Amino acid sequence: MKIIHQGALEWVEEVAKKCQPNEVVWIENSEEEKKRLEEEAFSTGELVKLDQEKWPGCVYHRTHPKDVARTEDTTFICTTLKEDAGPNNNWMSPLTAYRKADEILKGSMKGKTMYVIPFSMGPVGSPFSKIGIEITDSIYVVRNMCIMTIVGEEVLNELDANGIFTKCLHSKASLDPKRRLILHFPEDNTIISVNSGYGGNVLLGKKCLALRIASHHARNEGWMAEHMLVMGIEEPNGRIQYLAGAFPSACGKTNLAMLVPPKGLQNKGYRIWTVGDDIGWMRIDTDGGLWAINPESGFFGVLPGTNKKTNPNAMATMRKNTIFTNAALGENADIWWEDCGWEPPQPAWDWKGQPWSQGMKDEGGSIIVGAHPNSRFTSSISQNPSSSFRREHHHGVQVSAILFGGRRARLAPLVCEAFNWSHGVFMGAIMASERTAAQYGAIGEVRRDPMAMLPFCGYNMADYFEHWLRIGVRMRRKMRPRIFHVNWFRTDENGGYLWPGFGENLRVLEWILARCRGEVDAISTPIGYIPRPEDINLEGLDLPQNNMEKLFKINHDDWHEEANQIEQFFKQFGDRLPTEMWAQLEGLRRRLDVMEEKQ
Ligand code: OXD
Ligand code: MN
Repeated sequence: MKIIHQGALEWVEEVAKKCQPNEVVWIENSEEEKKRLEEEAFSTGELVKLDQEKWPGCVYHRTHPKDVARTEDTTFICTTLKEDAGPNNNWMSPLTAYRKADEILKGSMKGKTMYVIPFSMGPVGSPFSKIGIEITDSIYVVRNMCIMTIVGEEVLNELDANGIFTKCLHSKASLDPKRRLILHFPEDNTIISVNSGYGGNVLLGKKCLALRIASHHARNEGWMAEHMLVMGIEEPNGRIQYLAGAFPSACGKTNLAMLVPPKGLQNKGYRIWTVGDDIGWMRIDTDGGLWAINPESGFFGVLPGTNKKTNPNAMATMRKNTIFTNAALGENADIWWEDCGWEPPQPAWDWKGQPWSQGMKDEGGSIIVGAHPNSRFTSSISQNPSSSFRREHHHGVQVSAILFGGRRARLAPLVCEAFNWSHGVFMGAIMASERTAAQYGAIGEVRRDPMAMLPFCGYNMADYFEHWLRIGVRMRRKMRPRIFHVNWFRTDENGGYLWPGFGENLRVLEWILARCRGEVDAISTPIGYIPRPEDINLEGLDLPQNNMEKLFKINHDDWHEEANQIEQFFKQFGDRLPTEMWAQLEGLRRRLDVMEEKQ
């Protein structure tokens, strides 16, 4: 590979001097290279070859048992001023951070190979795209990056002689969780990750570059880097409209992005086009509208609960050329995860590599799971049957609607539209979700997660709200996406879900798009516009009679309590919080009072 970028060469040399690997290998992403790296990883056990008849081109990997999820407590934003990182981030001074990293990196690759991966987030040559170079000592990371991003010589050519790139340095080092550091230096366009081998901490193009570092650049350059799915909905008349959606984890974002319309709507001609399931980069184009790309080329999706019923397109996507991480593994080289829809292989090992069979219990009597709850599949988006034909389009797709979602058992209606852009920003800023059994913390506890960006916003979140408000002003009024809040998870008195979810969510999206086209009226409530009962298509859906009423009920006391909690949440940002956010909260309280007086 011919490398012409002097800065890149110098940086790689400097890192090699520090980490002292046996050799340095530049990654080209060729078939021959893939084969060679896989063979090496099979021989060391880093990767396991799966049954190639059942899982063609697929491999398996286990991470260290103490290294199975993103670690927010070891993730830092390293800016000169602490206030620039904000109360939403852990902060470390750049000087301290570089010193700590250096201590760990010194000689960390002795006896190993250092891989250098030039990658592009977004189509090469697109005005949206950003180039990074990841250095790593893990073949697992190399193989994942080749699926999740665009890797190869074309990226170096695009970088040219002196283009800008993000320095992404990863070393597994000793995998010591106590010395794990995921460091972001937005002012230096640099990321350093040490002592982890888990996806979100080490595939540095994803959360680290495409969200934390990119959100910082986006603010300075006037665009948006968001934790959002992007999808197109094709109606029977052939019209396709696109929406972007932010949801906290465990709210079915990947399922929504790949939604398969229910039979009735499918027969009518509805179709979904997936652009992305996790990250959206959005820019105002010359038409004054908001255009989005997905900077990723792959999915890094959660396995447990994924099956032919919940997400048939994900199942089809992962049938070949996929990396499975932390699932259960059979001696017959088959894999399994909870709720996958087939019987576990026997004999088998669990995700920790211990002999395992279904129903096994630990000493405390708790069931031992086969796959870790955060076990994952890495597959190319191009293998997804619903993959959008516009995915590689340089200007992306025009966004008609922005969705914010959460898991709220009692509070939020099925769908609700913001009165305007500023109110929509407020809707995103107050986003929250109740914890499920799959997450740490008390079940039902509310976690505030504005725009689902709390762990990913690379700067002070108060400034981030301000940035959102400014973007709204810069768009052409008619082209501005409308903003909605959805809640698929409202329950009745007995805790049963009021809405069937999954493919049926398309019925709600239909209303959202009809609103965007200005075709239907809506009911004004203190929290936003909700649909008239007749405007949500329930044809063929066997919903109990008063479910719709319950799904849209707005409880005055609950919302007043919510307003008090929002106030507490906002206070942590002090003077930096845009006054518009306080005005919006005031407006909400006033409208709730008026509603009460009327009743
Ligand atoms: C993810 C996450 O892995 O949001 O996408 O945690
Ligand atoms: Mn995510």
